[in-house]
Amino acid sequence: MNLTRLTEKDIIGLDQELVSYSRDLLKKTGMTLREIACFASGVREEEFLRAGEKLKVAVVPITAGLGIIGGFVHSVQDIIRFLGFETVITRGTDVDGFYQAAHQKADIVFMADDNRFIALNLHNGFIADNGIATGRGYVAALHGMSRGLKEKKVLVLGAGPVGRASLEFLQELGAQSAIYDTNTLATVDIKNQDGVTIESDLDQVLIRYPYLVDATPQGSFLALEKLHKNIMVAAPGIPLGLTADTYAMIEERVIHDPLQIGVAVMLALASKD
Ligand code: 2YJ
Repeated sequence: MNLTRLTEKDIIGLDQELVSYSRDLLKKTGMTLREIACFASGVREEEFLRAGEKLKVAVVPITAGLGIIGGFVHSVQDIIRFLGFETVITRGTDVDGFYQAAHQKADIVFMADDNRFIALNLHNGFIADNGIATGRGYVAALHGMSRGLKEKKVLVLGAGPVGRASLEFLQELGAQSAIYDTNTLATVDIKNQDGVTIESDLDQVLIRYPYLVDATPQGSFLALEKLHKNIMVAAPGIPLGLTADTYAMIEERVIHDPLQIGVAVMLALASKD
């Protein structure tokens, strides 16, 4: 698996910046973080607000594998709080932390190791996976930014869990979707899906797509001259695939964050009855 491990640098200051982050998101997409989470998860906003009043969330620090990432659990907690849910970080870590969460009657438990980041609903056993939530959340944001994706041409870069979840949601929304992966074998099983185009020559086709979902772990490979003139980009991948110059020029048409959208959608998915 080619998962990007977040670093302390990616998330530093995230807590203080949530208000401006959210204002920015609203300006770009016409949707708040809560609206994006609800749209991506199929939860009505009133329902989500009500869940926030009654459900308790615990975040468990996980030391397994490469261990704790400075600021990670706090950032997750801040995002969940920002959305109106009571949230604690358990004192214990790993299994001990999970025990404490259950013991303190948490309704939802967030935890991440090097391979997976989940939110588990302790009542119904539902697990919201960060990869799926992130894919759906970024497509929701792109839906807002484009004022609806129906019949729009969207290219997904990367056929990993995030790219696949994006593609699935794009199909649900009636977009004209396509996918590209540097490894042609990664898209073989997608070939027979109705209406999905598999692209193989990125340099050739990039310019034809006004909407991109960059779900690759590859940095700095998308330069402005290769992109559609009205390009809008949802970029869950870390590091950012756009070159720094390109990003500076089209920033108001780019959605990119280290955690917020993914965590918000996980919360909405895990808060369903
Ligand atoms: O609890 C901690 O501080 C750490 N164990 C957090 C680890 C965070 N995990 C990652 O960043 C992994 N790359 C998870 C990938 C899931 C992506 N869908």
